[in-house]
Amino acid sequence: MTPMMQGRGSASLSYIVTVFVVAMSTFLGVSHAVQHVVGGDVQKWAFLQANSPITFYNDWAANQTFTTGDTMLFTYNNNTHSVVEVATQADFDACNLQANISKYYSGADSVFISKAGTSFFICGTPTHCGQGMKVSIVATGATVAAPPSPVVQGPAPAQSVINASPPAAFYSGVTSLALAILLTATHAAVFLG
Ligand SMILES: [Cu+2]
Repeated sequence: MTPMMQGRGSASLSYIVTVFVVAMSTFLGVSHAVQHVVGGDVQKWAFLQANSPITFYNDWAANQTFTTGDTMLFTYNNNTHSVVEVATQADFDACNLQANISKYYSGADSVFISKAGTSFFICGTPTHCGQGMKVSIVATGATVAAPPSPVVQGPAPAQSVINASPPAAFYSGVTSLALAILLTATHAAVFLG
């Protein structure tokens, strides 16, 4: 084997590694979901600090990028606070607790974002929303299925078969990975053959 051929051999190996790494990054990127700690790690979901603007939570949200598949983690003292999701801007503006479409009160609630658009959350304790415990977020992206339920041992119930399809993003990731591998194999054949 001549030195030139050895050079080509190692070039093709690094090419294969590069393409593979890029393909894996693409694949992992597609399925990567962000968990947003509502209010940030310091404030979390609580009364606003004395020096915080009343818009604190929406200011926080404006600095986040919400994509479908992400989750919002509300962490709070559930003796004092809760989380109520309301459907409309009007109910959000009015702090209308009667308009709740979902209520959370565990103190560590993970809210899955499945659809694009605006979602509205307020504290369920009267007067807290008016004191700034309210946040609206805007998510982009394709609708994704809710995360799978906790693993159940034994045969799955028949109904779960209906909901068994992975989200479209998963297929898209698999497709780009498969294409990248095919591309790598083709180029490897050219280099090595
Ligand atoms: Cu509260």
